[in-house]
Amino acid sequence: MSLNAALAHRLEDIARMMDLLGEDSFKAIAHSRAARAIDALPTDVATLDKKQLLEIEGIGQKIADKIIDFVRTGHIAEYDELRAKVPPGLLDLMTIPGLGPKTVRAIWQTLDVTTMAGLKKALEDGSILTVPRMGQKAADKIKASIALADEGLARLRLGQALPIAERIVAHLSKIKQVKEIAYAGSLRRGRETIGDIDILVATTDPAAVAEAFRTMPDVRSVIASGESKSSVRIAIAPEDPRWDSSEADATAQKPGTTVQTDLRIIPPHSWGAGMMYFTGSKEHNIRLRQRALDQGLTLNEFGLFPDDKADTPPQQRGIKPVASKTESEIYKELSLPYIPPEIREDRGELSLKETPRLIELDDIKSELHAHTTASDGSMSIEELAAKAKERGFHTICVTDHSKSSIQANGLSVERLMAHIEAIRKASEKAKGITILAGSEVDILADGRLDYDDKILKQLDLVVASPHTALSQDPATATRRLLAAIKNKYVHILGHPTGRLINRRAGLSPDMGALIEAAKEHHVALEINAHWMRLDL
Ligand code: DGT
Ligand code: CA
Ligand code: CA
Ligand code: ZN
Repeated sequence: MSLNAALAHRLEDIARMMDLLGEDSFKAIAHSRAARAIDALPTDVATLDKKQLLEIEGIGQKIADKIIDFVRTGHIAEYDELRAKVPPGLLDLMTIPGLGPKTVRAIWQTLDVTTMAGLKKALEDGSILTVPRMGQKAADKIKASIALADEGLARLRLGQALPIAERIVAHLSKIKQVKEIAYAGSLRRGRETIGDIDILVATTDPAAVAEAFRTMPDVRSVIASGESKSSVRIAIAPEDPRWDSSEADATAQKPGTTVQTDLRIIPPHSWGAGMMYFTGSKEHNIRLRQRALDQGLTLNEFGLFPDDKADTPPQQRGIKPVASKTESEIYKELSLPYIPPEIREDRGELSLKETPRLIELDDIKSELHAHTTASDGSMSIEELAAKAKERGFHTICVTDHSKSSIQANGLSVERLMAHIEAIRKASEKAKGITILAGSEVDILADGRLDYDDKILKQLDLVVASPHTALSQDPATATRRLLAAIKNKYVHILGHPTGRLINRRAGLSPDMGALIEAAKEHHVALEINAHWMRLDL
């Protein structure tokens, strides 16, 4: 963990412990804001002097001193004092979505519960209901949150697993015995959560590769190690504290600390068959095998072979495969177009007549939902435009948060007017990119938008998104989102569910109805490809 990240964590914990002890809430908010500022800092905090620290928005005298202490000694005295007063398990309890500091404090003081196990017991035996202002409904909600969080412990989000897998691939690629290497499984299929990471290596020297795999720097324990398969547990980077505080009811799910990673060794001539088999999905594989049998062939992780109905696998009898080196060859021999991993889910992909064109990074020509430092983004308008240009975009639309998003420093009407002005100026100066003036406008709980029509009218582009009241029932949520779609100034419906994977379920609107209405009113639906969200 970088020093900045460690410091941000420390400050966030201070804020939480202050909340828990019922101390001045302004002080807690100040620490939380400072945590975010440190986290967003592009430079190493250790290189800044006090004057430079004070120039950072969100950092005042007192916190600057604490930062200097931390950089110098690795300690913040106040943190140590608070830690002495707060049982450590309580901080874990506060990471359960929907369990705020007030509730955790009440549970602690009434029932003397300080751990997750204790809380689960209190929910089971009903003693939780003796906590002041705790009703059955609230208790059920906590139970559901814990269940969701427990699931989160088991499966990693795509954006957590991918960097780990890429690091492993980069590390093992350097070993000369490795002929081919790739990650497979649900990660290669781009699933939203990943149970374990599967790494495939083609080599003629399995022992050397397995040894290198087991001794990688982040390996915490070795679960199994054999000729063709090894399994280890790899350390996961700590959660990004930004996700704890940037959205109204998002509180962090403490992640597991390791992830299982499997290594499979494949003979080089079976690379395609091995990739196909271990990429899955299992359901897709079953369909392929059935198709092979229907064509008088048999498919396994070593290749596609003529089916001679013998008991021993064909590769053990020296039978030459019809195809095995690449996935494309195997699909071709099965009279199929190449099927990209992202759609190998047994959802009808075997009836495709040609390879569908999936959206690639290069297809993205413009970004129409972007925040600046005016609300909760990390770049100025100019920096954002420069970055967009660097990515080859022809257009960038600045859409900061609207006034009700207080947590995200949403813009009042006055600030929005000034912002539009600033965007227009920047656009005039900018070369080679169009900068549009937009807004990400809150869809309020009842479906009204956060700015009046006469304000919306002045914007080039309006993204309307739900940020609060995300536990509404599906019917109410559908009505709410439909109302936003029908507003004639809305161009895009932003992250319609508002979910954060493993953190909060978000809304479950009737997607069919939204899609219909969006078509009718010429409103685009945001996919939101951020790995925390993946809404559509
Ligand atoms: P996960 O790890 O739960 O996110 O999902 P996957 O799809 O990565 O599953 P995993 O790691 O158990 O296995 C990786 C792939 O290997 C899987 O997608 C298909 C293949 N595979 C593993 N075990 C079997 C099996 O028993 N039968 C078949 N047909 N394929 C299997
Ligand atoms: Ca897997
Ligand atoms: Ca696996
Ligand atoms: Zn949003």
